Amino acid sequence: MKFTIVGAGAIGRLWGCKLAEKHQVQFWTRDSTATTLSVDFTPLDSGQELKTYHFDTNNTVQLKAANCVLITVKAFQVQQAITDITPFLSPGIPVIIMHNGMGSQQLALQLLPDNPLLYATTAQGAFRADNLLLNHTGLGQTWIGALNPAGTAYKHLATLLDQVLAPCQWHDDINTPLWQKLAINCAINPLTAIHQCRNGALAKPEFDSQLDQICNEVALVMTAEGYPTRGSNLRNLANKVIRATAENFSSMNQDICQQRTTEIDYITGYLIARAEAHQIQVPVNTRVWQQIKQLEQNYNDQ
Ligand code: KPL
Repeated sequence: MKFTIVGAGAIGRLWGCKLAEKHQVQFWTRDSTATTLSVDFTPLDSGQELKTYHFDTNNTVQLKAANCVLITVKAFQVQQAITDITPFLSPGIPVIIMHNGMGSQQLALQLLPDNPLLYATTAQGAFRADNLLLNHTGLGQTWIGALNPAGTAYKHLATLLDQVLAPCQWHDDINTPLWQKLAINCAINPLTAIHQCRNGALAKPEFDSQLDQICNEVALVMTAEGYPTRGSNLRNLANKVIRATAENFSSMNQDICQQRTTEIDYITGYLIARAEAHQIQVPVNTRVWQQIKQLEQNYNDQ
């Protein structure tokens, strides 16, 4: 199959290298003058050797001929990414959108009325050590599911993705795994960014009460949204990820550290917006949202 991957961040590059083993892959990047992209990929299994991949980029002919487009930009870049590719995107071609957080779905549906639309969420870990080097830092579950009726015909894409980077499964209601990942991100990302610590540091008792409260608030909102759960279930999920990714720095930690816009408005911000819609109070999440916004505003002062 011919893939165009929009966005050359860590997760885009990870899927690019994996897909390239069996399929034709090009990247679509923000730098429209770039025509190639090289990635030195270090596999998870330390026994396997580093391999260099070379990709074409921003080739409109390849985009027009793509059988599938995978968008891996951050949530706040989705609108721009779709606008950029739309002139070259053939109608009927499935588009998969994969990012942390929620809240871009409505816009994507409006901007892509003629394409089967799918969303995906992944717990795969990848870290860009520099411009060239990409480390695969952790295996994790990927879920994919349809967002519009046309997307339901593309269940086989879950199998295709599973063949190159397992485990990947289809979900009939993609909002279920999206909410679960949102809960994990609400728990881990802001705290690791505020305290500039690794994910594993959140296992310390000093974070217990705040993590409990964050998860309890998320559970109230999820239940009101039609995804009933308990705070203790979400806390267990978050604990598992804290342990499994103990050595990693969360994406929000890295964004704050490198003074980049974070995904807070699509993680905790989305939770707060849905809480408001249901008239649910989420004071602890609101507090961490404010703290991250403050840290972002401080960028300019330095
Ligand atoms: O998705 C993540 C992120 O860093 O954005 C978690 C699950 C927190 C893993 O680091």
